[in-house]
Amino acid sequence: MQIATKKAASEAFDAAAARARCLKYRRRILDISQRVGALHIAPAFSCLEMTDVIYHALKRPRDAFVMSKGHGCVSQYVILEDLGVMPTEQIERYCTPGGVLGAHPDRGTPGIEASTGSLGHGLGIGVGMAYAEYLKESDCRVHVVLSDGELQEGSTWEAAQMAANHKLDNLLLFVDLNDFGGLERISEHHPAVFPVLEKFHAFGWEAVEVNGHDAGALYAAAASRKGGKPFALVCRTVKGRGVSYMEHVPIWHYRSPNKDEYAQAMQELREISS
Ligand SMILES: Cc1ncc(C[n+]2csc(CCOP(=O)(O)OP(=O)(O)O)c2C)c(N)n1
Repeated sequence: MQIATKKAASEAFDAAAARARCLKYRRRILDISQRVGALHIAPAFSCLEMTDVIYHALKRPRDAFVMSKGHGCVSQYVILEDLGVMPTEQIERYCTPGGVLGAHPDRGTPGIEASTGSLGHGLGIGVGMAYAEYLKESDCRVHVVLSDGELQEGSTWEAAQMAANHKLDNLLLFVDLNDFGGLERISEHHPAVFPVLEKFHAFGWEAVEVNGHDAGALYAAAASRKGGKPFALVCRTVKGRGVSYMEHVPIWHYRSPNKDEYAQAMQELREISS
């Protein structure tokens, strides 16, 4: 199943608009997180462009999306708010007592199709959804965003085999390869996770490597797939992307900026836009 030709890809996707949106989303994520001291800002910045491309260019109304790295869900929340799916009143109460949006996504909240947060289960959920669509002979697709930490989970590779066994070419997997777990570098502490691209090929997938912060390249890669197999985009990313003091600095998995750090981050995210 081919989703678009290369020519159509460059015509159909406005990469400059995506860059502007992602700056706006980074500011919104900082805004709603900093005021309540919420964690997981850096993980959300890591997967923001792929989530943007999924929602703004790939996902049709009946398609599905699973944020397997559930702790990256604030990226999903701000996009769903922008699309008018998630009410601003809910976003404003992110991670507050009485609010419905916590640090991991819950199915049933507007726009959320899978409950995740316990890592290593999202690809299995996505494969189940894709297999159900295949059995129904529908043309619906399933998109999954998975972290490189989840590549340490056996359940991820079981799901990858199941997808290959059934040639689920309605499944698009975005692997957020930022080389960090919670605090450790994956290439140092779990080096056998690599090489990733070759592993997906060995598991019977079509797979390509791409700059995970280049929305135009992400879209073009998704559009270039040949079909007949599940498809993985191995996305090279930077954890904390967009704010200088967060990039590659593991504590920003957990920390929220103080007032001065917040002001600097907002300034940087404005400067990049001008
Ligand atoms: C099964 C499971 N074990 C441990 C955790 C705790 N935990 C939360 S995030 C995280 C690691 C984050 O690294 P990664 O999964 O690579 O995501 P990134 O933020 O780097 O994109 C861990 C271990 C969890 N959520 N689920």
